[in-house]
Amino acid sequence: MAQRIAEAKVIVASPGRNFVTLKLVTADGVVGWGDATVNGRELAVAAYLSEHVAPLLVGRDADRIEDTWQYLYRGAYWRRGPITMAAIGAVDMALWDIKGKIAGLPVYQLLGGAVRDKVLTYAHATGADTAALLDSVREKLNHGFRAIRVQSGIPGLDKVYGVSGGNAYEPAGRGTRPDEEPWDTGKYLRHIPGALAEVRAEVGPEVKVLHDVHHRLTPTEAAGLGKALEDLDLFWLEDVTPAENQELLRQVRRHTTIPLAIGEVFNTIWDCQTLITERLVDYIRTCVVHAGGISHVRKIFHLAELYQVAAAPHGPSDVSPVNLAASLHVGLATHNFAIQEYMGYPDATEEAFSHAYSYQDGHLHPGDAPGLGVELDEEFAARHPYQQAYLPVARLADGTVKDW
Ligand code: GCO
Ligand code: MG
Repeated sequence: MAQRIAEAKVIVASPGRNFVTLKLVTADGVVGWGDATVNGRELAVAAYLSEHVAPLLVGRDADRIEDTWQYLYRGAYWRRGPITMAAIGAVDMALWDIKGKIAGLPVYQLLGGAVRDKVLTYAHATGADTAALLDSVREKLNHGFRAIRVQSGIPGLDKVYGVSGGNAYEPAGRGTRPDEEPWDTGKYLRHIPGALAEVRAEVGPEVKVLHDVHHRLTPTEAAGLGKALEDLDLFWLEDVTPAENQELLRQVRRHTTIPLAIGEVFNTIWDCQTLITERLVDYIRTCVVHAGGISHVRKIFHLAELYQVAAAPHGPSDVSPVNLAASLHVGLATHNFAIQEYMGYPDATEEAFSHAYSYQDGHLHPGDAPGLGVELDEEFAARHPYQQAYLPVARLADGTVKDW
């Protein structure tokens, strides 16, 4: 029986941090949730959804997930980009949630069923200096994680993006302007191999060690860093160069066999095409919300499967538990899914979003609740209004703006 969408509501709230959540309700009262959060640009995607997408959804058949995706993507002249794709991603997630709830099945069953028992995750360890970093690594090991992304403070730089004391670190500073942080590639390149070597010595050979460069290097610098790190057997080196210049990764590949992971800022399969078909990466990191939802990331991951590229979606605390759940359903049901990023959430976020997914011994499972298994407590969210926040901007010592 066709289920019409009766209501499409956009909720912008800050339970622990800012999230944009889409709520779809069918004529029979079935509720589907989607995450549409774009860190630091939340209100743009909220307006895109409420002004331009929600009116198109009311009255549509909730069963037609793929048709709705094509309608919102191909039917729009101005397509692609993070705002559009996050909006479509939220609609897609919410429709899968509804389909699962109507069928009485968790979404991973609708995607073909489990191909593994649980989804491997990696945690974030950070430290202002190597001693603090090693403490943070030990803490993650004690929590059962066997894959850890490590980010280190750099001597001579007051602040380094992604380095903080806590687990659920806040990568967007509240306020009306972005914080500004210093950057110096030479200082970074001189320090990081030694810091990562100490981490490897601490954890032994079995633990997976990952590191994120946040797009800061040229291909020449990236190739050099890859070579310098090869003996450390890293699981991956992430986002070595700015996302726009994909062809230049050929240069990096010619010089180093270090595994590369890229894609958290990509939004469509076309953004990933060259990287996958030329096998310029080992891991594709597109995020469910930012790459058009479950339907579209599945296509990206299936393309990747042909080329022995593995899926490893972005899962920071700046996208909501609805996105994490969607990613886990995909992860449980997708053969070439390697690992899920899992930073955890602030307490208020955990209180706002009840979830069927659970963590145990370095792994997550999406749970067996029908649909995605996440519900937002709207009253709690309403008590935590949106607060303007921006990701920081990096500058060199002479004031030049540095790449993200
Ligand atoms: C990661 C990321 C994040 C992003 C953040 C931007 O690998 O988790 O790089 O830390 O910077 O999600 O909003
Ligand atoms: Mg990253």
